[in-house]
Amino acid sequence: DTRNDAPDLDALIVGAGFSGLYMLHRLRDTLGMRVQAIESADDVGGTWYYNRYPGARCDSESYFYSFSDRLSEELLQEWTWSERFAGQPEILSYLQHVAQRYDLRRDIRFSTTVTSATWDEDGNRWVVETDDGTRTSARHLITAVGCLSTTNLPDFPGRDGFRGESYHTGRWPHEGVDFTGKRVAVIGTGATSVQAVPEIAEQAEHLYVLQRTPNYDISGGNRPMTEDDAKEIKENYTDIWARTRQTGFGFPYDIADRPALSVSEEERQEIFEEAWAKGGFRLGTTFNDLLLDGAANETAAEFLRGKIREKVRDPEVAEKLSPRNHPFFTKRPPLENGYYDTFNRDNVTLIGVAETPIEGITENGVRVDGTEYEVDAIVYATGFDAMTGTLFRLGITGRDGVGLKDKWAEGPSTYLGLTTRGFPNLFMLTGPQSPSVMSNMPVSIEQHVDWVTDCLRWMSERGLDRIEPTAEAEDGWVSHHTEVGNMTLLPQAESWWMGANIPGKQRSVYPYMGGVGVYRGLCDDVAAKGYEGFETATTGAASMA
Ligand code: NA7
Repeated sequence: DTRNDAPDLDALIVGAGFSGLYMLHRLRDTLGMRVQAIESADDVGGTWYYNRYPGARCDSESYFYSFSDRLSEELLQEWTWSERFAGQPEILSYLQHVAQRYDLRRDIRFSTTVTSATWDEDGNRWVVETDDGTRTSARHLITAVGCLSTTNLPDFPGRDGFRGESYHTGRWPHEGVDFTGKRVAVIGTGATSVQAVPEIAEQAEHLYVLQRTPNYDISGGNRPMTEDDAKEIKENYTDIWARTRQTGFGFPYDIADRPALSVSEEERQEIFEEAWAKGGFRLGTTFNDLLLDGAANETAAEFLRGKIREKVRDPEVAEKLSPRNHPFFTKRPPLENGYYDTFNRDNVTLIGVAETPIEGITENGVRVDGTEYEVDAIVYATGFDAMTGTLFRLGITGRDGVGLKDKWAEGPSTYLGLTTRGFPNLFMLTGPQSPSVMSNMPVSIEQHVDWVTDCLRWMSERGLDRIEPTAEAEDGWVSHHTEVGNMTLLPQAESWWMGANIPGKQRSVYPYMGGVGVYRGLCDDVAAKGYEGFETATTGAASMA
């Protein structure tokens, strides 16, 4: 019986991607806590460790998809990104560099997976079991598991009987895959597929792209970072970061303060064209009502359909690629760098699988609408069980033996997207009902990590060792979150933002839609009011020496 023994650690972090690395650094090096991270991969990187498919690239611009001056001004000056939008290898080496620079690896247990995490009420601590048979206890448990880390592999009949090669983009082999001379099927047309398809098409003998829902792909606008670019960015970093913290999406540019229909048709087209030429998510920030008003949204949607018609030579294929059934940005728009042009190639075929769903996988290929498409390889670009998938797999059981999955059977219920009642001393970085996936992730990650760090410092200064949100505070957050989410057009699409991509998953708006700047203000306000909405206590359970 280990009750009343001091916990092994002050805090245990699950994950060693962007959020886990920064959390580890803060708790260990700023607060001087005894802390460890557990990571199932054999190195740091999280999503950038696993997503090594051809063309994998960040859709936020590299110069603000990184740690800010909160971590280190020197690192910002030292590190130069080679492209406007960094590729996966460069982001992974950046995170490896951070791990090295702050000597983080020595406190990370790699190749280790959490199998359960159970709240021990008497000991006032978490007891965490891992697949290496180890049991570790910690005062605080912090999940840094990312939002898109549990892959979704649809259960197509016959899937496992396929004789060729199968890959999921989110678990790509480290040695890479050579598709030269092969017939390939890519299933899915989300952001991942849109990056991978142009590269696979270059190699494959023939490529079939299986599309259930066409997307509004925005121009990627990637290009090398010039010396002048880098100089200007580095001179302006203080201002850039200040802006990312206040804007709606955590970008240094904000949503223009004008409705789409307040300008003439001609002016609107100019504004869209200008945003398109610059590339990236800027197009979503051209007007302030694109996500709120159907008619406003349709102007952007039709602009993007026009781009498809310009790029794709065969009008029938262009129409097939054009979304008609959901508004723009109600599914995460992919960034395209040559995706649409790919459909002008002779070795690429688009196959619609909406009206005629994939019937199954055969030994030799994919069967759709009575036709068997014979292929040598199948690439599943079918996405993730987003936001809650990985949290549930941790096997978290809180107070009174209630599992997180059971508590959230009707959908996530959190206070600030960070904590949930019944689970004392548990913090979920970038959890559901926080802005996370609706924002430039590192900005949201830093805000969460800094908030948790401040909270734990505040507790330790007061000798408090237990914190849990009240039922009223949680109810208040959930109703505010739901109200804001339902003001948007998001519920009009079958997206992973709505939990709609996983059969049986509860349907609601998962990310907080109030904006990064607003959310930061609300979190800061809670802290300033002495962590309003939380119950705290000194339990007297054995504390750290
Ligand atoms: P996404 O965006 O979830 O895309 C998955 C794609 O796979 C999407 O086109 C799906 O169609 C398709 N899909 C999923 N299941 C099926 C079945 N059963 N049959 C046919 N097609 C299917 O995942 P990504 O990896 O591209 O991107 C995830 C995020 O990573 C992205 O948003 C960025 O934030 C980074 P659907 O649209 O559901 O009809």
